[in-house]
This record gives sequence, C-alpha cells and structure tokens, in this order.
Amino acid sequence: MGQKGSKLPEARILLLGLDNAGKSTLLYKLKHNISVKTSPTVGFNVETMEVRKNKTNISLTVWDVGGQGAMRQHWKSYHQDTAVIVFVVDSSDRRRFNEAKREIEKTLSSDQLRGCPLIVLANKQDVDNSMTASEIKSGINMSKLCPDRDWFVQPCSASTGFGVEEAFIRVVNMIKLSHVTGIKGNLKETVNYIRGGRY
Ligand code: G3D
Ligand code: MG
Repeated sequence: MGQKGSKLPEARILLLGLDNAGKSTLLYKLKHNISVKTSPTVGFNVETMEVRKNKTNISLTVWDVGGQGAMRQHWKSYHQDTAVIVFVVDSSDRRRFNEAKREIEKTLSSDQLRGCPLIVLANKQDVDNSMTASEIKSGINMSKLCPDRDWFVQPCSASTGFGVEEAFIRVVNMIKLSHVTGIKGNLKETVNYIRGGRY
C-alpha cells in the first residue's frame, strides 16, 4: 500500500456489474498501465493502486466483487466507506440490460451508498451494434435515478483499452476527500486544533 511502510490515505472503489460484464478484464487492463499490487481471493479480486489527487498520494483499493447471482447478495457487505461506485455494463448484451439496470437501482438504494458518486461504464464498445453510452444513459434514466449524487456514463472497451484511462481519471476526480480514510482523520484533527484555540 504505502511506500516504505508508510500508510497512504485510502479510498475504496466498488467495481460492480453482472457476471461477464468485463470487470476483471478492466482491472487487468488497468494493471498494465499502472503499477499495482494484487491479492486475488475467492469470490472477489482486490487491486490497490497509487494515484495523486489534490497534490496528495492516495491508495485506491478497487474491489471487484463476483457478479454471479449467488455473489450479488454479498455486494452489500462491501458498501461501507465506498468513495466511488463503478458499475460495468455489457453494452453488447441487450438481452440482460434490464437485469443490469435492476442491479444498479438496487445498489443505489443502499443507505451506506447514499450520495456516493456513480460511474457507469458502457463496456464492450468494440462489439458491433452494442448499445451506445447515451442509449444506456437514457435506458437507466440516470438523471432521474441520481438526483443527489455525481454520475457519469463512460463508453469504453476493457479489451482494446478504449476509454479505460478516461474512466479511471473520472473515478479519481469523483473521489471526495471526505471519503478518503487517512485524510478524513487529518482534516478532523486540524479542525479540532483550530477549535481548541491553539492558532
Ligand atoms: P466479469 O469479471 O465482469 O465477469 P470478465 O467479466 O472480465 O471475465 O469478461 C467476460 C468476457 O467478456 C470475457 O470473454 C472478456 O474477454 C470479455 N470482455 C470483457 N470486456 C470486453 C470488451 O470490452 N470487449 C469485448 N469484445 N469483450 C470483452 P471470455 O470469452 O474470455 O469469456
Ligand atoms: Mg470477474
């Protein structure tokens, strides 16, 4: 995580989507562009990567939770302290679009994710006749579904890499410093210090 044993402030990214949407491929793609440490585990993958935001180095922990039906009941256990939700949609699979939409709605109804920014990745844009990002945006009815959170629909292809870096930059931009664990504590300390009248 941190360098030479120092623990960096940490932000948790929740990578969700139906099985076969391309979540693991996306993580693999990111791994090749950015230096990461992997810890594959049964049921989910976790990747950490260091990014710089507001002149601060932050450790991003990306949780790729299995998308199969049986695993979806566990998604809730990963909601706490999430900085950004990334929901991957297989744009080439019109047949399962409604199922994906229902899962997004269910995820957003979680109390622990209230106000948490959402980025929907319209993945597999390299496949002919796949749904466009704007079709997905209106299909999910994003503006109605997300009245009180930042959201964005990003077209990408985890296979070719198209849009992957843009998606990653958007995710980092969407992180609120109040959701970065180490920084939250520091900010609190500073506020207490000022309130304590030491300055
Ligand atoms: P998951 O982790 O969400 O379950 P995976 O999904 O990353 O395992 O991907 C499922 C399948 O979709 C894989 O194909 C993978 O290669 C493919 N895939 C992922 N992203 C893209 C993409 O952007 N474009 C295309 N064309 N295919 C993609 P296989 O055949 O290995 O099952
Ligand atoms: Mg996977």
